[in-house]
Amino acid sequence: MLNTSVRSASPHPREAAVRVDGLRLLETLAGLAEFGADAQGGVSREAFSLADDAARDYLAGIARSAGLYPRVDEAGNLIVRMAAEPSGRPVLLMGSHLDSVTNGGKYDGAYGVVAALETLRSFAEQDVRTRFEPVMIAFTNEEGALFPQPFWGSMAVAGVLADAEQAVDRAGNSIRGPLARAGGDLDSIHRAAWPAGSIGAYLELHIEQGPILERRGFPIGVVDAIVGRTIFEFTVDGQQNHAGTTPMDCRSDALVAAAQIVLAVEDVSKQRRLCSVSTVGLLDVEPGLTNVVPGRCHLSVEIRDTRPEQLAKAEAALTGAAGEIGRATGTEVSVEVTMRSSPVHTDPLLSAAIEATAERLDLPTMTLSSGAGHDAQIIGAVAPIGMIFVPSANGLSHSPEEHTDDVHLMAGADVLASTAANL
Ligand code: HGY
Ligand code: MN
Ligand code: MN
Repeated sequence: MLNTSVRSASPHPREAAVRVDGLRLLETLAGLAEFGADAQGGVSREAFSLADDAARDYLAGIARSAGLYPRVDEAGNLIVRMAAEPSGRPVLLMGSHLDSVTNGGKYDGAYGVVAALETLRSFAEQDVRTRFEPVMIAFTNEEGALFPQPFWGSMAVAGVLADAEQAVDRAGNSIRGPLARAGGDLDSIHRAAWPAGSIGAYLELHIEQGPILERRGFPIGVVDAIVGRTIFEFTVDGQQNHAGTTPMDCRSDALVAAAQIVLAVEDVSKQRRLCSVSTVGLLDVEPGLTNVVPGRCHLSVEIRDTRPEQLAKAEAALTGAAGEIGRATGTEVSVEVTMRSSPVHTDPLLSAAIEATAERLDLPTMTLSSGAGHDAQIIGAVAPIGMIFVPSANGLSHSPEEHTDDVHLMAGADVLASTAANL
């Protein structure tokens, strides 16, 4: 549904437009992009890396110098308040995630964090009074790049992070040390959960990471739903053997089986349309030598859809295909589901507030769903959520080519700040 109706431009008398310091927003964003800047021109600021720690310290330093009150919670989330002590009012939480994928872009997550920080700075400077207590949060490990437990920080805040003490990276190293280095504490991570009802609302500003806003020519997107996601880890066990002496009809080639799994994953969305998208993003081959028949393969797989019933159907199709492929190739195929995040709808009142604010700022809006996952969908379990999108150039993201024009970055931050001021 396109919403291009332009309401009367006259702002409601009591509703103020709060504009952020756009140049300062861009400077802070550029400064943040230095942490984890990589040779390919992207950003590799994986959660719990040294670059991630430095980025957290950088933002906390800016907050402190602006007279705000930063602290890191037990899960490693950076939380910034406008006063030393909570006011006791319901909190309007605003933010996104600080971590990136490997060789990703400088805007995914970081933009919403910096815009939320800029909103608090602007509220302080312009003496903006709000019914809610505005609080900024930079969630950690939304991506799950090094430690494959995505939504780590937002799940901790929502009180739904399970088996945290068992979290390890792909080499089996515990999260304990890196979490402590980031300022968290695995043994008291349950304290990162906010009391029920303490979050009055959550607003997340984010780049679209897709092509729709740019194609349709809208500067602001109002998100109505966020896609659900299921992540699987497939392990294929075959028989490692000599590439020269092992006849073709005597092989249990783990990579041949893995190749059929890759095609089965594409099949569930592209041909069978059971879910909207399906991806194999990681494939390990062991031992990975030219003259050795692969004995073991590992694949990390994800499926996405806004309909829970379709996610269930696609999951059943994939686990069924795994068994058939194992039998057909003489290999053992095991599948473990490591994460399920439900599709969520945003709060209609928050969406209406975003839309009305954008239109008062003469920024046309359209409503769209998010094919990317966001911390908002986790916080949606404990508070009403609203999401604001700005266009992504050429729809690219999770790539060094991720880009959003400055004018859109500043406009989006104005919409966040003005919406927050008028809730
Ligand atoms: O993968 C996602 O959808 C998000 O960018 N973490
Ligand atoms: Mn991302
Ligand atoms: Mn993101």
